[in-house]
Amino acid sequence: MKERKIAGLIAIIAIVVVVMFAGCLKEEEHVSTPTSLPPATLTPAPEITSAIVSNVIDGDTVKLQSGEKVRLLGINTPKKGQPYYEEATNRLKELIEGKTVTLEKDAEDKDQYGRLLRHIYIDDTFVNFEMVREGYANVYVIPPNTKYSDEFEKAEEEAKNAKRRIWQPSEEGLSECIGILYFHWNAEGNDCYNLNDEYVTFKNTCSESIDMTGWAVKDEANHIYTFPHFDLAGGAIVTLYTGAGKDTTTELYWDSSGYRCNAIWNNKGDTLYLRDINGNLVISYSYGGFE
Ligand SMILES: [Ca+2]
Ligand SMILES: [Ca+2]
Ligand SMILES: [Ca+2]
Repeated sequence: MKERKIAGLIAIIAIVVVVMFAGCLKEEEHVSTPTSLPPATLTPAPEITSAIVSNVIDGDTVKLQSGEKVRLLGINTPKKGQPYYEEATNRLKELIEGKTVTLEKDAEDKDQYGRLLRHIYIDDTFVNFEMVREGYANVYVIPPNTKYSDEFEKAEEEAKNAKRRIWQPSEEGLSECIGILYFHWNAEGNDCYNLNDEYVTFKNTCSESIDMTGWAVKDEANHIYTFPHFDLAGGAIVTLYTGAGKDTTTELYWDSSGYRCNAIWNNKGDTLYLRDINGNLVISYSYGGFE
């Protein structure tokens, strides 16, 4: 009798531990789950609708005449202060501001900010795709909204090969000198609580020292790290950690802060962009992908 009681107690403890552990493992880098469920009486949003775009907010967000905001799916354009921000905004204005567009829903209706998530078309142009193809946006597909991820990848490949806009390379030589020696995007355990085990190591493979002051590291979203006054000596390496710490000549700390989780490098796939002080691309490195 006593043994059965103990066995039962152990089983309960085991279940509690497993549940707690499962909670810890949950990645929170892409938070899109609504905190409360909509009322059951709501009818699902139709797949295809049309609407008038009253104004363009930036290269990937617009406001409809109805007052609702729309975040274009699958893409990310530079934010204010970043290179090509104005250009991307203006291009989207040129394409759809004041016009009647077709909106297509993917898996999710809205994001956590209440913006509609949509693919936008005008006449025969798939606007999201076109923004990527012309080099104003990078691909930024967040599951489960993956309907056109293959198309977007192809458009990005084309823009990259043609070195359009955000893919404009840095001056001759820099890309050959700076490389990624090691990239540890998946920290041990829950990345949100182990930020300094998320890191990337750059190496200067040339013999000349490179002044990286004001250079920027960015991911597929809008996390940006700007280098402080920093020289990378010829043949030297430097590691950029996501968490906090004291900068040295070989270690730099992003000291990331964000929404719910401060991890930067998504474990299932992300892209690192390294830009020089003029905003030109030195390295872009993609890993992973979506199943
Ligand atoms: Ca990570
Ligand atoms: Ca992990
Ligand atoms: Ca990321």
